[in-house]
Amino acid sequence: MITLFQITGSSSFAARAALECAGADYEVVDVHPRRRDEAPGFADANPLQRVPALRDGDVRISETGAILLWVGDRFPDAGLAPAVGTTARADHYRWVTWCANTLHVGWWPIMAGFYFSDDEAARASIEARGRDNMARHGAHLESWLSSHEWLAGDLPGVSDIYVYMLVGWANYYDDITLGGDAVADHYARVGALPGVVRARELDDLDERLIRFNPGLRGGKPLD
Ligand SMILES: N[C@@H](CCC(=O)N[C@@H](CS)C(=O)NCC(=O)O)C(=O)O
Repeated sequence: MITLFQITGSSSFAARAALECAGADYEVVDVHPRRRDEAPGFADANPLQRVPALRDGDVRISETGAILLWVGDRFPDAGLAPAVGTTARADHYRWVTWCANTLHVGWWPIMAGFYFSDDEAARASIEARGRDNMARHGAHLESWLSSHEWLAGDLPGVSDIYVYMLVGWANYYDDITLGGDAVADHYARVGALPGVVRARELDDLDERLIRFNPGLRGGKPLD
């Protein structure tokens, strides 16, 4: 049985959406954000105790991008990863890696200035630079999606799910939008996939990826 270690509404959403789209049989362990030691098996699955992390028999895997690539291969019939050796497969690697090393971490200067500085003034300038960078990343996505329905090949795949989550996080801000019409249309297409709809329901998220109940994680109060 596959076990997903998650915090609902966090980065683990993409892993759960991929598992749902794959039709996987899996269980979840809800990790309390401030009491990570209490989740049985979590430190074994990911010594860094960050979510998502996943266990499947002897397999231990963490990092959102790695888990998505793994799910794509673990469930080949779901069509979430293009065939090895194709140009679409190259696009699949490229977009998942770009999400992991650029778009995902591109949010940190905006969402998590405390990673970078204790100084409020410095944080404001770090955030401003982060917003400029996210605008560039949005333009890059817009350019590709203006001529491609999906990021890699002819079917929706794990890279689309990863981008969907990271684009959706812009909804936390009234004044941030990534890309233009093509990105918005892609967000709607991915958001309508049955597995993504189910993952949103399970994670208690609305169509903008905003929590219905901000004080709950995995259906339980935060404190
Ligand atoms: N690079 C990691 C980042 C994961 C991550 O930052 N997860 C957050 C929740 S969204 C977390 O567990 N943070 C706790 C921490 O950094 O200690 C990935 O892509 O999975």
